[in-house]
Amino acid sequence: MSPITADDSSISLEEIAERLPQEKRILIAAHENPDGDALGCVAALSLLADKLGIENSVYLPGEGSFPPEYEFLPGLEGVLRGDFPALEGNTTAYILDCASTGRLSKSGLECAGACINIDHHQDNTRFGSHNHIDPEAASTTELLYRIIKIGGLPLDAEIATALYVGLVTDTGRFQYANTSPAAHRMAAELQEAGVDVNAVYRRLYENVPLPKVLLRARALGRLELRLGGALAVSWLLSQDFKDVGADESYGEGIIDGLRAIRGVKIAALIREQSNNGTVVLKGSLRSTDGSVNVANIAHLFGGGGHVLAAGFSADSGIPELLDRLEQEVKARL
Ligand SMILES: [Mn+2]
Repeated sequence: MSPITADDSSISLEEIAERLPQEKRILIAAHENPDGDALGCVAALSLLADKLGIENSVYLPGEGSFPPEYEFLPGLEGVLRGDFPALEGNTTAYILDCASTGRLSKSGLECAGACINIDHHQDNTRFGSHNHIDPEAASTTELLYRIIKIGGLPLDAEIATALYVGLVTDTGRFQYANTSPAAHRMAAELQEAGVDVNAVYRRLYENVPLPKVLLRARALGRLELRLGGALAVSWLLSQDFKDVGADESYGEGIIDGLRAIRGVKIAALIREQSNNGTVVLKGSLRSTDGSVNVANIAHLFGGGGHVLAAGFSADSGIPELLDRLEQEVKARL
């Protein structure tokens, strides 16, 4: 399983496994609006760096709290937010699960030293000085786990748990099409390394704050089926979040309820989010069977993602945005 677009900037997992323990200082970062894989990756690598005696800090773009189901992850104390931090030449940046610099920081990426880009998004722009992109990997934590195995690097229960969170969330609890035999093997090995599978399940899926449930109810209450039921759309306004007492991050995962409806091929959820005081629209797209590649639609709006899951930002009105999405989906059905 090698990267699909190899070039001079390609770096193998073996090379990363050899390089990592020799680092003096690293900055670890992942994409904005982090999901379980992004947070699992940065937590795992930060915990690993601590074990290896590497000075490290974690940066995640944006403001606000992370989705509440991930609060239990260790290694996320003191995460840097806001603009991408200035890096000195002796600091290597490890950018994880991030398809493009646009998902990293508005101010762009300026690394004086090396920038190691490790990801599994098909549409990764290879922005690093060194790139390891493997779309076959179920999660970016799978790539980190392979680095740990190849290098014989330390793996304790905390690191294993962070890696497992990325795997279980990016595979939809081992049920999406990306759930490979390797993903199951990795899960088994992580369980042997100390992951309490049931405890993680309860933390991730049975610990939903009431405001998130109320937010989901609002999204479902506004549900519209378009294109004969092939497209499910809904939206959440800033006011909805205020009314139910939900943080913006509580909008994560709500789209999955739209995708599950019989006959739906594509689900779209639009959320209002504040960005430095101005309201922007965040669009999430899901494809049920991959017959429509939602990453291609997200690209039209300057976003990106996978065949089955993609996202973008927009600044139009919600009705106009939904109509345009409908046209784009219609053209691809
Ligand atoms: Mn991922």
